[in-house]
This record gives sequence, C-alpha cells and structure tokens, in this order.
Amino acid sequence: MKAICVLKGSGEVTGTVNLEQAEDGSVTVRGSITGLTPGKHGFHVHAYGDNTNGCISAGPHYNPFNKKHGGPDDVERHVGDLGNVVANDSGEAKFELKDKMLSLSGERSIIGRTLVIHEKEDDLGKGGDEESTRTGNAGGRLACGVIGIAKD
Ligand SMILES: [Cu+2]
Ligand SMILES: [Zn+2]
Repeated sequence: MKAICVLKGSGEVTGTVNLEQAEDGSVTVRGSITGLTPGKHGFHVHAYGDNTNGCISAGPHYNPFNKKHGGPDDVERHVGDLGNVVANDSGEAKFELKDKMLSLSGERSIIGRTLVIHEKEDDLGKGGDEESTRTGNAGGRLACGVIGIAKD
C-alpha cells in the first residue's frame, strides 16, 4: 500500500512525502522538503487530520499506546516519532527512512493523520525537561499535510 502527503504551511516551507508499506510491515518514508533553515528539524505524525486552524489543529504526536516521546530507534516512543530530517545549506531536506512502528492499515494506521515538519531540532526525549518527553522541544510547526491513500 502507498500513501502520499503534501506539506504546506503559512510560510515558504513546502514538501512532498511518499510512504510505502512493505510485506514485512515496515514503512518507507521518502521525501523532500524545501524552504527550511539549514540543520535538523523534528518530523512527526500527529494525531488528527485536521487543518482547521493550520498545523496546530493536528493535535499532539500520534500516540495510541500512551508512551513518552522518544526517537525512532527507542522502545519508549510515540508511534508518530520519526526523529529529525536534515536540511542542507540551501534549505532542502531530502530523506528516506524506514520505520517499524508506522502502519498504513489496521489499528495503528496513519492514513488520515498529519505529518508535521518543525522549526527546531527534536531532542528525542533526552532534553531533560518535561516538554522533552512530550514534544522533543521541536518548536513551531512550519508545514504539515494530511496523509492520504495514493495510487499503487
Ligand atoms: Cu511534531
Ligand atoms: Zn513524540
């Protein structure tokens, strides 16, 4: 199964992300986001596919198992925690990551939820404060898009 997400915000950050689930269940997330400041930016699946008041309406990180925020390689993580993507000096982040917690079908499906790219680096839950265990201190939401079903 394949999914697609077009990221837009109130500024100049835009992007496209393609998702594909393999036979073994793992999901490959491949994308390109432009208009960023160089460096790391937190990247997550948020709970709701709601854009009523912009990216903020997407709610918190998608967390069906009531865990604390973490990095993609941690056991203790939200399902939506994808860590950071890295923008080059031209402000473009090109990435391909593979994740075992995401799913495009069933109970943990992220179809109809929202991908969000953040202003700042995600500290992966290791920031030492309360907010780190909730959001990774990744700051504002630069752009977002609802994850939809794509043509196979
Ligand atoms: Cu986020
Ligand atoms: Zn999280």
